Amino acid sequence: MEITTFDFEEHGDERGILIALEENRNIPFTIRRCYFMYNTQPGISRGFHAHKTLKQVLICVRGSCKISLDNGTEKATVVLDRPNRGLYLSSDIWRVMHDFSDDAVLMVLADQLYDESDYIRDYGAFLSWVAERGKREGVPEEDPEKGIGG
Ligand code: T46
Repeated sequence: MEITTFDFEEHGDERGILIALEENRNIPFTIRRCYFMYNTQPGISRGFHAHKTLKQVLICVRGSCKISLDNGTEKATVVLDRPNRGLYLSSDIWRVMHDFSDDAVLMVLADQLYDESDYIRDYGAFLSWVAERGKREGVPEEDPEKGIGG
């Protein structure tokens, strides 16, 4: 599956390193929300949902964690273990965050305010949602009388 990550530019000097995140520059949307999670308890996995429309960038600004992604047909796991790495997450992806280190701080930038109605929290509903994506996006169905490409 296609995975988009960003390696943010580090502005380093003898004092240390600074990273700047800017909407529609190195973050590919207008940032409307930022949240972060920390003090994640050992063995805990979070997420287990997809979104209908939300776009996000995940950055583990301290420590490390893993993000498992599932687009309905393919699965992949991405390790986030550097504060200069961002993982772009489009909406139609079932996500699970796991293997948090004790010191992990996972920060998320989002293009929308919090809206529970945007969540798909049932895996079966997620599979139906991705299967029907073509219909929702107006991809014309084939005319059986004309045949493919007719
Ligand atoms: C996502 C992954 C990566 C709010 O009140 N405002 C918020 O902006 C968020 C994100 C959550 N909440 C409340 C809702 C729940 O009562 O915080 C509680 C924990 O949220 P949730 O169980 O959805 O957290 P995660 O870690 O399972 O998922 C979060 C995001 O919700 C989700 O959009 O993609 O991180």
